[in-house]
Amino acid sequence: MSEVISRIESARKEAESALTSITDLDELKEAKSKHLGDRSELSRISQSMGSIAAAERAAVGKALSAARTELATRYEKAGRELLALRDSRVIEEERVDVTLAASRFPQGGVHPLTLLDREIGEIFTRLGYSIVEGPELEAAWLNFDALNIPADHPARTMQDTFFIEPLESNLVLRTHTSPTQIRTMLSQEPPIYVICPGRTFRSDELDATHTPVFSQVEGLVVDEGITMADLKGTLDHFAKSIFGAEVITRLRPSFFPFTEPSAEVDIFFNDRWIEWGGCGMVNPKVLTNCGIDTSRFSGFAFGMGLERTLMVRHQITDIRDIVEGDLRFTRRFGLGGR
Ligand code: FA5
Repeated sequence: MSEVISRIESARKEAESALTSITDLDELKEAKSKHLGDRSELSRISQSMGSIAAAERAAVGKALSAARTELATRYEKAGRELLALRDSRVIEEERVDVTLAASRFPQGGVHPLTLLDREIGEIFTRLGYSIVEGPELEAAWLNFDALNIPADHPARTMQDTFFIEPLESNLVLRTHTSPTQIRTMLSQEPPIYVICPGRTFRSDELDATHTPVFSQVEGLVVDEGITMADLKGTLDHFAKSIFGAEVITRLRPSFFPFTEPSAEVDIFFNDRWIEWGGCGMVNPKVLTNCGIDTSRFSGFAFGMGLERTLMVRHQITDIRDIVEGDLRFTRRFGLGGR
């Protein structure tokens, strides 16, 4: 064998044995450039073909081409295997266990008071009532005068009022939802069947049973032939829907300037009578103030505090738990994340 051919043979063997110790694609690239690249032994031989004796040239050319083809095939195969190996390693290393418990972001929830408000809305819309809302900043005339509470009347001080400066503006933060009754009667002809939910304001100190900002829901019906029996039946249905079918109601005589007769509605719940809200037949003076013909129409109205309703239903002893937005409270209702 000629000297050149044995150089080709040993270059090929070296390139082959280099393959056996290669473990990754980088090493393969390096070995390929060393044994098959421009400055490899095989390239040097092929560059020096001109100086090889003519008789030997064909045999050298053949051996060179055979070595190159064979090595290229082997290196390519090694490349494919190393690539497959790398892919399977990546898949293994980056595997995601979808059965692992995920870390959760706490989910927001709807406040129990809002849920109660919606619940009441559903009870009454099922009875054919509409839901109307009025402004929180209200004309003193609508909050008091139109409801038969004139400026010099002692009833004006029954509700501690936030007056708005300048006082000549005659605006107050509404002390109850009853002005929405007036707005409704001024803008709609009977028959009227509405509830008016909303926030109300009184300059009461925050304590276990009072808050300066609270919520009420007002009910108003004006139609032909409406009597106290309709009021009692409606309150019964309302109470049973909110507190349970076994609950009974009673009306206790009371006074509100805008209803005549007036009553407090109590519920018998958890073995005792609890005051729930105010109610009565709409005072004919109020109907007249709103241009309603009292010889044809009569009506009833009622008003409850939502926080107090929630307190009774869920045995909440401190109203501050409802208004302060502490998650420990809302969690009790299954809300506010963990
Ligand atoms: C009224 O506000 C009348 N407008 C209710 C009414 C409507 C009577 C229609 C007749 C016809 P009263 O002042 O009692 O009534 O308040 C009604 C309810 O609001 C109370 O029963 C109570 O649940 C709630 N409430 C009153 N003040 C507060 C307060 N500071 N904090 C929380 N709830 C309050």
